[in-house]
Amino acid sequence: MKMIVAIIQDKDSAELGDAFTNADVRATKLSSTGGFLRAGNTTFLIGVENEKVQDVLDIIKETSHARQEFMTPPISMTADAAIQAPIEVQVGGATVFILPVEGFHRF
Ligand code: 2BA
Repeated sequence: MKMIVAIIQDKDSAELGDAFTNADVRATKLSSTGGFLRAGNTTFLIGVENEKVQDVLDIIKETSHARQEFMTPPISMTADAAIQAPIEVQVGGATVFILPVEGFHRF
C-alpha cells in the first residue's frame, strides 16, 4: 500500500475530489498554504493499493492544470527595495509524493 500526497491548486480541488469519488478512490482533503507564494492550495492524502497508484496519478494528471501566477517578491529577495515589480511564477498542476505505508487500520 502507498500514501499519495498531492498538492494541487485550489481551483482544481472540487473537480479532483469529484473524480476521486467517481473512481471509488478514498481521499482526505486538507487546506494548505504554499511556502513560496503563501497562497492557499489543497493537499489530498490518498491511501491506495499498489496496483491502483498509476490510476490515481492519471486522475491527478488529467485534472490538475499548471497556471501562471504573479507575486511581489519580499524585500529580502530584491537587490533594491525600490524595485518591487511583481514576478511571474509558473505553479505546477500538481506536486505529488508517494510514500510507503507500514500499516493501515480502520476501527
Ligand atoms: P508554493 O511554495 O507557493 O510555490 C508556488 C510556485 O512558486 C512553485 O510551483 C514554483 O514554481 C515557485 N517556487 C517555489 N519556490 C520557489 C523558489 N524558492 N524560488 C523560485 N520559485 C519558487 P510548484 O513547484 O508547482 O509548487 C506548487 C506548490 O507545491 C508549492 O506552493 C508548495 O505548496 C508545494 N510544493 C512544491 N514543491 C514542494 C516540496 N518539495 N515539498 C513540499 N511542498 C512542495
